Amino acid sequence: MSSAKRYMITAALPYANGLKHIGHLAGAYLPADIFVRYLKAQGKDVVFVCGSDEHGTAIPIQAKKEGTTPQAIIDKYHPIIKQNFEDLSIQFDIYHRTSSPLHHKTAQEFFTKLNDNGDLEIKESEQFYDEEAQTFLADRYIKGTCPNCGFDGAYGDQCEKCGTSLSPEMLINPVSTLSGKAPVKRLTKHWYLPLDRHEEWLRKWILEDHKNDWKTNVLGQCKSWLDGGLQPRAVTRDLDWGIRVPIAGAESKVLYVWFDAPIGYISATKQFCLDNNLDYNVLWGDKDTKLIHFIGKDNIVFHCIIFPVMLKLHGNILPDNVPANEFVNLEGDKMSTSRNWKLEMQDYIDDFIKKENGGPQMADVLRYYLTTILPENKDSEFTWKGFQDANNSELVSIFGNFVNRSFVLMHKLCNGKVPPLHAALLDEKDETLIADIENTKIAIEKNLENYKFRDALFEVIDLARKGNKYMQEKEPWIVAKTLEENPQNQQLIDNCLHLCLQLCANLAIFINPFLPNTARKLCRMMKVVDKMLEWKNGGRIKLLSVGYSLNPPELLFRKIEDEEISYQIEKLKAGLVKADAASVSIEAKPEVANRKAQIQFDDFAKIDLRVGTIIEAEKIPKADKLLKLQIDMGDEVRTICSGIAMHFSPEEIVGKQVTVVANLAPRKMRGIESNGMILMAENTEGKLVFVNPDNKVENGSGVS
Ligand code: B3M
Ligand code: ZN
Repeated sequence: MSSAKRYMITAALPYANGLKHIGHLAGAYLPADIFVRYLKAQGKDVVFVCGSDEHGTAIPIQAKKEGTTPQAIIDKYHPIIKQNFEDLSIQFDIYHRTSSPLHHKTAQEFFTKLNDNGDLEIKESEQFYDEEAQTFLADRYIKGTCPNCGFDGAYGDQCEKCGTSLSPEMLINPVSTLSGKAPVKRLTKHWYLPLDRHEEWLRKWILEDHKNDWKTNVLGQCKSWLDGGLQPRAVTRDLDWGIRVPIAGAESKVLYVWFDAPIGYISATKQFCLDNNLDYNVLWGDKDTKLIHFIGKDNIVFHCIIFPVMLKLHGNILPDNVPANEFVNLEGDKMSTSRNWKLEMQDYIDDFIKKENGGPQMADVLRYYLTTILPENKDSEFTWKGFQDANNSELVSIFGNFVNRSFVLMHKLCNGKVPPLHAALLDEKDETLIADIENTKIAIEKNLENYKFRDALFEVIDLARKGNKYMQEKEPWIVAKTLEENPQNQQLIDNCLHLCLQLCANLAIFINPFLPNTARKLCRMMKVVDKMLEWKNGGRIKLLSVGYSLNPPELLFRKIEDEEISYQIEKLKAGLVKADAASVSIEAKPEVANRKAQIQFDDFAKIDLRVGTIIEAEKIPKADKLLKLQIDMGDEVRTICSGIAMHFSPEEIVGKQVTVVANLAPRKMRGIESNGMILMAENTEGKLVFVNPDNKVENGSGVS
């Protein structure tokens, strides 16, 4: 990495539509934070921005799920996500919001400039329109059968079953999720970013200029996009949630979320500069600024192709690198919000940081383990056992143990002061250790500057390992037993502990970008100010002055017990069971006497009960108990699998109103995604009847 005057670092703006999990953390935020802390320790001029992405269909869809407004959704999740990052010591210079007026203005001006310069094209095209809801339909609002795998709940942008990217036109039998009706085609006008005009320079810039410094996973995705031929891409949408298109007559349209979100980096920088009296133009316009985007692999095309075209047209600098990461799996399975198979930042914070035996040190433990498994080149795997091992056998047994032994022995054998170094007595082992400290610094630099965070951290822990080995070989506690006979042997003890303590100081500097809380704790133990952590101080053995008295050791890391791990694994599995409850509660017939534990009103209020009408019912091959139902819920038609086939024939229940648990997490049954469950009552003979209103009500009516 060549040096630059200043750095502009961005981390993908998370959608403020729900809590974020550790896969997000490992994908973008943690590596970005490590990189920024490293640059800052070097005294570099760095601005690190992030914020909530508050537009796009993800927000109104979540609002619908939670029965509230899009504004309420972003106001709920923005502060939680922001706080989660703080609790995990991800330290942005600013965590902004794309709902802010400054961002709206910035994005509109950006659009206007491109439009005025003739850099956009206007095209009319036919798009799906819901006549009943009187609105054009975003891709996510259209459902149908996947042309690839036949799954009948595929969305207009993607089939979540087979993962194929789709467009609404590709769906077989598309229906609007708003009205449940088949949508019609209507003519509408949109603004397009003609990516095809930029193919040539993009190809050269990415595949030639950056062929050696961008990651292969990033280059690979870019190449396949470029080879496939770039098409004009619509940057406006017919939606009512988003940033208004700033053109007379286009008031019903908003900017496409992927047009406005990356501009969020710029408006966040603007706000930061306003707050700190700086010039944002330098950060986004001066060629001596290095712009680096940290993202997950699903965002590559937006940051490597679309946004660079926008930046170039607008007169900004282009990214120097886009070190995208792959995904983190959890305990052998893909992380999934709908299946509840995930570890949210909030969960970790509640269970480990906010607990009595937790605190900020436990943020460092997660940062440590995640860094060792960063999916830098391929998907990786988080396991609770791996987390426990990383803590117990690396942080506790290697790093913490070395620091602790050094301090304890210094207090015992050197009066609690940094002992002198007797240069004439240095032997080969001492010299090797001194060289190891120097070389480790260089190795960390090289790795970090090439975005190899795992390897960089490995160097730090390996240095601590070498420290332990050195101390084991020197055995100052054995030498101490010879002092009565040979008092001059104190000099050997001095040398050993002098070097061990200097190594502790170096470890504080080297671990600081990764585990900032640990580095600060080490500074307190050494009674030095945080300024010692400046990178330039590393690699030398002159950090602690001779005769300086140090504090007693504090425990850096605590052991993580088996029970804590089994609790987490059980919790994970229980979450999955909850998501699966759709069929279980019907198949397991509860006895009248079998009362459940008391719950609070809030628990009950979480359940979204709604009335719907069964409009289709069919048997599922090879599943004796299950019927596949299509239920008209007023604003959508849902597929629900229900274990009632032994009690009803499909024909007799079509047209019946039923009560549906509408916010139950989806669950796959015999390959079919079931979205909710219907309530049934069971008499003492085991006969089932529907629980429904005694008079017909509109589909979608709430039950409370
Ligand atoms: N919000 C997608 C995501 O969270 C999107 C990133 C925007 S970065 C400008 O993965
Ligand atoms: Zn599919």
